[in-house]
Amino acid sequence: MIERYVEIASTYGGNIDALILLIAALVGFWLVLCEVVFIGFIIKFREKPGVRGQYITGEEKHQKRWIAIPHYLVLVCDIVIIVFAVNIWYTVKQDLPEPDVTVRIIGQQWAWSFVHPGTDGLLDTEDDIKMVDELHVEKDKVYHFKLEARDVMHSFSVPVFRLKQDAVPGRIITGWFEATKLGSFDIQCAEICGIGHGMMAAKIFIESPEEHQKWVALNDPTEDSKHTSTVAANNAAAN
Ligand SMILES: [Cu+2]
Repeated sequence: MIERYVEIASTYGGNIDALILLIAALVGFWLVLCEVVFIGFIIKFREKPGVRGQYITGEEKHQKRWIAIPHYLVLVCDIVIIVFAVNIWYTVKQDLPEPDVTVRIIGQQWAWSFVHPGTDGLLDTEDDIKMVDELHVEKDKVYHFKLEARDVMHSFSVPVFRLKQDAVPGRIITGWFEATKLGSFDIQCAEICGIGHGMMAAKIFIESPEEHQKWVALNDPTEDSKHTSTVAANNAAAN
């Protein structure tokens, strides 16, 4: 249902939507019921000529039931929500599957920096590909991200993944996702982080293995230096 408005492009996106709908349905049921009873009573017990208002304390047994029974039913709904929520929280935030790829994400006022592993597939090596406001990932691969903040708190939010994670200065927070749909989608900072917060948007590009390999090859920083050194070597040879 939510998918009609915001696509789902991660493995756990559907779980988050199901949880939101469950909460909306349970809370919505009680909201509608309460309002119907409330408005019904307002009409039924409205001022009538010759009838005096009663002061009802709600202390008698047959009156107390009106509070106690709904109270226990609401508690049951709470427990249902908590069980579902904890399960999904555990999947999304705590039980990280083994990564195929790890990327680094750095938030700062007011841009996102992304460090992708280069051709060697490893992070923190000299062929890392650094991009501003552009994250390139491969579909159907498990990604870990190491999230950092350089100045103030930011929040890494990818609506199509149903993923949101605060970035906290001084901490490196690891999270995960697995993209399930090709295309480019929005990334937005979701934590008010200063005057430029609204401009702190970026794009995620979800690519097929071939597309991604092409992109990696095209942006390989060591290829560039090899290229320049070849040019320099040619120049030196020519002189
Ligand atoms: Cu921000």
